[in-house]
Amino acid sequence: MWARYPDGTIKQFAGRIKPDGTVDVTALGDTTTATTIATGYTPAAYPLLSTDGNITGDTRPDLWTRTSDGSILVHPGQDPANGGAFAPPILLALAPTPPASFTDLSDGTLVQATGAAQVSVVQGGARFPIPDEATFNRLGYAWDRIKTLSPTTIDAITRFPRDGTLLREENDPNVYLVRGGIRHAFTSEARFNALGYQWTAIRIVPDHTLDPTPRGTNL
Ligand SMILES: [Ca+2]
Repeated sequence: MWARYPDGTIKQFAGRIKPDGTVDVTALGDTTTATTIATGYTPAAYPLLSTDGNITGDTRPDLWTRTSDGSILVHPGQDPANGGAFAPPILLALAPTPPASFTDLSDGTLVQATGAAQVSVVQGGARFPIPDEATFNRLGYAWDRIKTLSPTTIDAITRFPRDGTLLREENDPNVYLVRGGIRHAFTSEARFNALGYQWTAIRIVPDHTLDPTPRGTNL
């Protein structure tokens, strides 16, 4: 059994069997044997926190949470590392925004954490930080497309664009196709056309924001 404490600590109360073979239910209230498996899950950041066991389909149980802004995250269970039994969360769904439209992370969506200056653009489901207002204006982004989300939700948006996304950094002539989580540059315009891709599908992102995505062989 897992329990969340008001300070954000999650403790595990392991089951116990009595000598006669029956379940010792007192183990579920035994704070002397409970172990801390994660910290930082405060009710302020995650008003709702629960588990349905193994959501991700591996061998480990996971958590799911609702953040302060209403987004839904899953926190995959992992071998305890960096002080916790859960890997960084994955955003499952954004908070519904009035009037009751369930928004997704479509290309060109701009996101900003509550109280933060940093705006990021979403392309291929991934988040690319925009370094300054000049870049924002040059790339033709629209201020009225900015969604304000909790820092927890922003952090849970992946930095890795999904497979099949075509991307170019503003001042890099290379066009990349993301495949298997790796970006591959086209060797030429002719090659791009020959492979049947559309120029209108290329998404432009700020310089150096593709750095986290590993670069593979050219196409
Ligand atoms: Ca799992």
